[in-house]
Amino acid sequence: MAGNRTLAIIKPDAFGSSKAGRIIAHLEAGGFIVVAARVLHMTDAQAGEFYEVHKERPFYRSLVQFMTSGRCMPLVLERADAVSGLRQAIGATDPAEAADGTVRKLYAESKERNAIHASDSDENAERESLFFFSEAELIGAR
Ligand code: FUP
Repeated sequence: MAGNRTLAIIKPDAFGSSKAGRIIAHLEAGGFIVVAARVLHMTDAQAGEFYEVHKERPFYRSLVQFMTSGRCMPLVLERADAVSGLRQAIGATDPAEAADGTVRKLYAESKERNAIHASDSDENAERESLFFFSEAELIGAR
């Protein structure tokens, strides 16, 4: 059965231009509940580790640089079919290809500065949630 939690990050482009409130409202209107949230300015080591799966990709250094360029906002979100539901709500990686009404279509600047991250599997949702939040914060939110 698909899990009911996923991890989102409102990225520095969107957080830094005061779009976090609108993005959270959009997700809440789509049925998501925020069960954990924080604001942080990631270090190079943190962003490098978070995106380790992309280490060999040509955009890795630039992505890490962007993700450390300002504050971001990790969120644990709850809803039925959370992972696929959030992927659908945020839209394609490149906002030019994202469907109308998706977060990236509405708020992203470019394929790299694309406003929001969302976990792509239940396994990654758990790993990424524990990257930013303690077990106690996540258990306490249930
Ligand atoms: P997504 O799952 O839609 O966030 O996209 P990916 O996991 O493929 O990529 C992770 C992040 O790397 C994207 F959000 C933005 C960045 N990226 C680029 O900067 N250039 C690319 O060609 C692909 C991804």
